[in-house]
Amino acid sequence: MLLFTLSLLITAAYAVSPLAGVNIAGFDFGVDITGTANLASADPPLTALGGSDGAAQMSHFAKQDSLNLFRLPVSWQFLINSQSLTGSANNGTMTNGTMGNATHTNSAAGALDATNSNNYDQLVQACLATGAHCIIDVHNYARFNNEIIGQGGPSNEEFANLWSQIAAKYKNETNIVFGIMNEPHNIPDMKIWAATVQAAVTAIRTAGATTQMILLPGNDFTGAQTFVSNGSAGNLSNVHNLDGSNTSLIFDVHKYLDADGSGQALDCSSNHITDTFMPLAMFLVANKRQAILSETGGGNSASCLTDLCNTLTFINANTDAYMGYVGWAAGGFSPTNYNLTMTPIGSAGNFTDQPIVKQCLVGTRMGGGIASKKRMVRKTL
Ligand SMILES: *[C@@H]1O[C@H](CO)[C@@H](O)[C@H](O)[C@H]1NC(C)=O
Ligand SMILES: *[C@@H]1O[C@H](CO)[C@@H](O)[C@H](O)[C@H]1NC(C)=O
Ligand SMILES: *[C@@H]1O[C@H](CO)[C@@H](O)[C@H](O)[C@H]1NC(C)=O
Ligand SMILES: *[C@@H]1O[C@H](CO)[C@@H](O)[C@H](O)[C@H]1NC(C)=O
Ligand SMILES: *[C@@H]1O[C@H](CO)[C@@H](O)[C@H](O)[C@H]1NC(C)=O
Ligand SMILES: *[C@@H]1O[C@H](CO)[C@@H](O)[C@H](O)[C@H]1NC(C)=O
Ligand SMILES: *[C@@H]1O[C@H](CO)[C@@H](O)[C@H](O)[C@H]1NC(C)=O
Ligand SMILES: *[C@@H]1O[C@H](CO)[C@@H](O)[C@H](O)[C@H]1NC(C)=O
Ligand SMILES: CC(=O)N[C@H]1CO[C@H](CO)[C@@H](O)[C@@H]1O
Repeated sequence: MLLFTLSLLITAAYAVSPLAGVNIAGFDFGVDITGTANLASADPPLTALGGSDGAAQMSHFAKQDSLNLFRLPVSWQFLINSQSLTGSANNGTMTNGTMGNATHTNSAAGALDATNSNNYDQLVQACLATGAHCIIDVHNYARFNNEIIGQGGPSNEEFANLWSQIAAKYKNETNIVFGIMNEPHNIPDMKIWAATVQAAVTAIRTAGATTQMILLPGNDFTGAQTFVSNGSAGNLSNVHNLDGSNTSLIFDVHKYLDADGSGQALDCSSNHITDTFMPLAMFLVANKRQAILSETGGGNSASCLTDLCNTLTFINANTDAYMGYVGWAAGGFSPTNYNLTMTPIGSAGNFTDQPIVKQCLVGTRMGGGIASKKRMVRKTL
């Protein structure tokens, strides 16, 4: 099947994904893969909050690079200003005035914290002001403090309550994309996880956000390579809107190109077209579904400039399967001291892109990338 399809690879006309951009990280800093958040480590990428200039970065990416999709990671704990599921508000100190002395008693089941959610909203509004689509990414790995939602941890109702409030806040913004959970992993039962995802989707739609895209995350850190084989695609296929349709319910996939796939090394080992992006595209097209690659990346190294450019050339060419991609990451990351940095060098009004951004994220759309002369598409299934 795969060999047959590969034999149909052709050099195609210029094509680009409808959506492409960069993760603007920072509000999520301090969250680990157990879904535990050290709120004192959150580093809002906004100068008004003492951080890096994520607003100017997005403006630069939109204006100079024609990028139009930004993903804005934040923790569940930050939004409710509580590190406790059961009630007591976090009263740890946080610099930059982003968190005062909390005297209220928010919990995972409670209300959004006005100060913290409004601080996060500043980044959302800066994103929307560029005209881009903006992904609200709850960066909790399917967990709250090491307990899985709906499988021993917070209830589906508590998770739905979070999303109901976020959706009510942004229901009129058609460019908002609801990224309901970053990188679930080690989920014992994907059928139960799909019910958790359904609870969030139902809450978002019921709150009045009836048309926006919602990203559905799977197991294995929502890994693209095992999205079909390990039960994510099958179980998430059943998630539906209030009217039973699948409209705007998009599969959320991640893939890093370094040797262990963890997205930490400077070098890349493969473009993963034949073992990941091609078979997933075939599944998506056969099932009339689409995906967004909401995290991918690589270092500013020769191997990654080759591999990531080839990956994104493939993604750009296969618009029937992939709506877009988001590189990891800019925002609060150092432009010089982080292997996967996509943070532009310089300052507002005078930014220079990292090579990986210029050549791969942007170049494969502008015709200037390394791989631009050898685009591949699936001609037919
Ligand atoms: C605030 O922190 C102190 C010291 O860590 C703790 O004893 C107290 O219970 C906390 N208060 C709330 C409301 O969480
Ligand atoms: C925190 O609480 C202390 C003691 O009540 C108070 O002096 C301080 O002004 C408060 N800080 C903020 C940011 O509310
Ligand atoms: C959404 O738009 C409606 C109709 O214009 C308005 O009444 C409502 O206040 C808006 N809600 C938000 C959260 O912006
Ligand atoms: C598939 O999911 C199970 C359950 O989370 C996990 O233990 C396993 O490692 C995954 N398999 C692969 C190949 O990723
Ligand atoms: C749901 O996921 C489980 C693994 O957790 C898998 O065994 C099962 O086949 C999946 N169901 C569907 C409909 O894909
Ligand atoms: C939803 O998507 C699945 C494939 O992911 C498809 O089989 C099913 O028919 C769709 N349902 C509706 C109502 O469109
Ligand atoms: C950065 O990349 C180098 C080379 O691949 C690797 O040895 C190092 O561990 C990476 N740094 C981090 C923090 O992962
Ligand atoms: C713009 O940035 C470049 C390199 O980052 C620097 O050499 C140049 O002086 C800057 N120009 C201005 C006007 O700041
Ligand atoms: C006043 C203050 O503490 N500012 C800090 C805000 O956060 C940035 C990024 O971590 C720090 O560099 C500032 O010192």
